[in-house]
Amino acid sequence: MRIVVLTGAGISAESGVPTFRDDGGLWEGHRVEDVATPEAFARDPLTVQRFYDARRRAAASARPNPAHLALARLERRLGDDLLVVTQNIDDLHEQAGSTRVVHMHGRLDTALCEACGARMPVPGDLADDATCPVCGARALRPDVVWFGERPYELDRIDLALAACDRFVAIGTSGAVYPAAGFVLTAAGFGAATLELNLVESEVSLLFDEVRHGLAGMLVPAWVDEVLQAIGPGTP
Ligand code: BV8
Repeated sequence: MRIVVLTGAGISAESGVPTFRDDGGLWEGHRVEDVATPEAFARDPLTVQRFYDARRRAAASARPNPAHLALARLERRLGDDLLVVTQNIDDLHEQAGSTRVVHMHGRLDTALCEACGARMPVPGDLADDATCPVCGARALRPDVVWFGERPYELDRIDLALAACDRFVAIGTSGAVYPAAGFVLTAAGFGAATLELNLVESEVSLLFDEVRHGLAGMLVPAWVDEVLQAIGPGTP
């Protein structure tokens, strides 16, 4: 059974990482245009760098919750037949043990040099305007995909969506494209689709099945169901 899982900020909420659009979410206090666009970065780089430096510091103390751990358990059984596509820029899937993870909107722990394109582990707060270790330019930015920028690894994602038997979205509001449209792509290729979310999302109607609740409860239960259905792996 081939499965593609799309995760959003809701899967990290129980780990203490704020979501974007819930009450008290990240965007409050910041208009999206003020921090998550190339124009905002060009206009006021320090504000944008500080926004991501604060999120990086907050994410450093976050730990995986049962939802992340359940997906890692599922990967141990399914191997290459499971792909996790995350919109999140934290590393909680990796901390939980998942290895097959696509960060389509980038990662907090990586910096990107706008001058030479090099990527590297973030050398501390980017607001300190460190120089690129490769080309020496003071041109490091967060390696995240802002609005208007092309998400990463879309070709790989599209191939996985076309080949999967099941598509499951976890903890995402369905507010941002192209991620919000993945359910239609998967369904168009015959996949069964399931949404696991706290409340109705903007695309719930596009799913075969929707379950409402906390990811920390819904995801382990769903993984148990799948493991039950496919039986024990070859030892
Ligand atoms: C692109 C950056 C071109 C890093 C982010 C008009 C119509 C359609 C599209 C557009 C349009 N105008 C512009 C666009 C395109 C635009 C877009 O979609 N805009 C929206 C606002 C309309 N998209 C883009 O610009 C994208 N790029 O289109 O390029 C292109 C495309 C294809 C090919 C070539 C070129 C780039 C989008 C990426 C933007 N960057 N983040 C960062 O700062 O993090 S987006 C940001 O919001 C996050 O990364 C995340 O991906 C995204 C969505 O947030 P969610 O993860 O869903 O989080 P949210 O808070 O919204 O929801 C959480 C959910 O969890 C809630 O439903 C809640 O109920 C639930 N929940 C909460 N707690 C729990 C829970 N569920 C379970 N358990 C819990 N405990």
